[in-house]
Amino acid sequence: MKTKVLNNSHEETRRPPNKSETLGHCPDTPPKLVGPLHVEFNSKQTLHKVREEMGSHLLEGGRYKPPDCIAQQKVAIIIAFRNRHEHLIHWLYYLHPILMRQQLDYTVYVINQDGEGVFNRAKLMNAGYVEAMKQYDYDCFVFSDIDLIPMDDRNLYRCFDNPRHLAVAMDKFNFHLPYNTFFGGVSSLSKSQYLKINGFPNTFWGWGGEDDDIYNRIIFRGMSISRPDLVMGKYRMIKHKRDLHNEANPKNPGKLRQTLQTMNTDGINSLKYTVKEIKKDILYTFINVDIEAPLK
Ligand code: UDH
Ligand code: MN
Repeated sequence: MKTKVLNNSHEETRRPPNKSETLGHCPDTPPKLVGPLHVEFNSKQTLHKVREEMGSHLLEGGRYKPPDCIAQQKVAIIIAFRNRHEHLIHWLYYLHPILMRQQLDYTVYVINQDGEGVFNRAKLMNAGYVEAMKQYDYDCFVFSDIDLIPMDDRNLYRCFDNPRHLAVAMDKFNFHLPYNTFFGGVSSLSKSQYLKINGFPNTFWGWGGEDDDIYNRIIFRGMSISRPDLVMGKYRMIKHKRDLHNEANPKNPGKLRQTLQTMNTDGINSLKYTVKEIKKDILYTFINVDIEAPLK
């Protein structure tokens, strides 16, 4: 009996230590960031080429973990999507290397609106939150348009003490905020910040207003907006026309006067959708959802 115990403890000391015992936490400032980036959309990329180039660094579903340290945050990147295949290729080509240099434990979720109904960006983001949480214990959510590429890798795709607005200096707004309370394009909320505002509204069909409603929710729950400066917060938007079935909705601006009331009953607590398909590409997880969109 005695010898057996000794043997066991001997084996214990010779067992190669597992990763979590040897890896330290990743530093606050990722060491391999390069700062300003050259971003252009003229080169013809294909999904195939991007897969060849960076697939080997990723796990199925567009998932990454830094190999040499424990990431500070587990981040789900949620993209509302429909019929923007070319933009998706540019986004993956630019963002994966940036996110890897930022040493995030991250997954890219492309939330596709099924069918031809009116588009609903915020509701798709809500569905993305719920689906991501089913897969992994994320502590941070970055919500992004498919056509926005950061021009500086110091703009960290993680969460902060307050909800963060990342796309502060877009080329289409002359590298400035279009207005002080702007919260559109790319933003990040921790799980608790997101739940504190009951998620995003489900009722902003068509283009416009949902980002301002989210801004209102944040302020009404006593939080403020965190932002990078106008140098680190530069973005290029891939030029595009207005999509079909995503016309500016004239009803949306008026709804913003009601946020304080509506935010209690319109959000993650009232979300209804069905998953039609989940496909794991090496570069991203594609989730096709039916969000019960009206046709007009
Ligand atoms: N999106 C899609 N498919 C659509 C509509 C929207 O994927 O059919 C997503 C996509 O992630 C996009 C985001 O929703 O980046 C926001 O939509 P948007 O890019 O159309 O919004 P933006 O404010 O454009 O950039 C508004 C109208 C464009 C007019 C252009 C005139 N020059
Ligand atoms: Mn756009």
